[in-house]
Amino acid sequence: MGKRYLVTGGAGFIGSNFIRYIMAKYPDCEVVNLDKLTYAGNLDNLKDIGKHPHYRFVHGDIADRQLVDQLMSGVDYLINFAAESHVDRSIGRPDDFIQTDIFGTFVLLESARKHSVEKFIQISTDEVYGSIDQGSFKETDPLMPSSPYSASKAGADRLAFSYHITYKLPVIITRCSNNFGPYQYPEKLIPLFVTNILEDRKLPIYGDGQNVRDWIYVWDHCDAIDFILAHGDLGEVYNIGGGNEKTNLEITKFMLNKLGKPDNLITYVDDRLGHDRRYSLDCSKLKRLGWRPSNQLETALNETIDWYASNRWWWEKIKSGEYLDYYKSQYGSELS
Ligand code: NAD
Ligand code: TDX
Repeated sequence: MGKRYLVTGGAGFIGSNFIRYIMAKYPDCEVVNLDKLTYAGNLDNLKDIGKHPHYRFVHGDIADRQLVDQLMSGVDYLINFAAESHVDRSIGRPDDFIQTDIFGTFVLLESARKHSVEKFIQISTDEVYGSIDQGSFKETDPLMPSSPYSASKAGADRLAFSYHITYKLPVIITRCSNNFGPYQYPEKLIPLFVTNILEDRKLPIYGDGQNVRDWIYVWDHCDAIDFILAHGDLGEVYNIGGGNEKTNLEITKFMLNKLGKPDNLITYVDDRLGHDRRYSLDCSKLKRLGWRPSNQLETALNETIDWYASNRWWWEKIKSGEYLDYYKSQYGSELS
């Protein structure tokens, strides 16, 4: 019998890729996916393994203490991906970010404390450090989050750490840079722009387009989490980066070029409030442990663009707003 995973937020972008990753790598593992199915949760992301005998989907909220307590029993590894994840939404309406990202994480930590969970991985983010003009953040640098999203993630990150120090809960915290790949909700830069380019729609670049992000292919992120589960030390924080720092304009022009569309699709719009200029991670701690990404940015980005181009079934209904009716007809029985 393999390990039993409780994956929260497993119907989202990274969580669904992670479930696919571990189920392919460990055929005898068991996976329970607890997901509230917010606008970002999508059972289409796991269509291929939805009926697998080792996989179970539970529709629910990580802030539901009773449900979480029921599911925690017998769990070896808890991986907490569940979160409100989009910076722009947190600027407009932070409420759900505080509720899910902080309070929801608290409920999971409390429940894990009552059960003998072997490892609790808190998926944090590089955004907790805030912006850096030069150099790169180390795990020991202070947290200076600048959006309600990153502040809520920083709260969860430090709360998880405190449960290790205070209660000896076997917590490990990961802080990853910007992910890209299949099944990313088309509100984030890469899937929004690829799908807009495919539809000949404008590409709204915030500010001057010179903000820098470090990009990592989602499969490498999943691989790093799996590696950290096996080799990471309890109570530690690990930065996970792709080593691919690019301006938003560079990424946009790469996508336009690949799809053979003109630069005049670009339109400069008002900057995001509190927009972090640059993210950069020093990943030497994880490198010393023996992990580094294996996918190259250009190759993985080309494959990702191809995936969106040939999987219109996945994103067209999301963007057109026909998503909810489709969803009820497909998954109604799993939504009770
Ligand atoms: P996502 O928005 O695609 O998915 C989030 C998932 O969580 C959705 O399926 C949603 O339904 C679920 N969810 C939300 N609230 C919930 C609740 N209260 N209870 C149960 N489920 C709930 O996000 P993502 O991009 O896959 O990010 C996953 C995690 O990784 C997040 O914690 C995010 O902060 C972190 N992260 C993301 C990136 C990135 O580039 N996308 C980088 C670093 C860290
Ligand atoms: O329309 C857009 N125009 C634009 O210029 C969008 C959606 C984004 N941008 C810019 C803002 C950022 O500088 O592109 C960059 C990337 O934006 P997002 O895709 O919204 O990602 P970001 O804000 O960097 O945060 C992401 O990485 C860290 C994830 O959304 C977070 O969940 C993760 O923690």
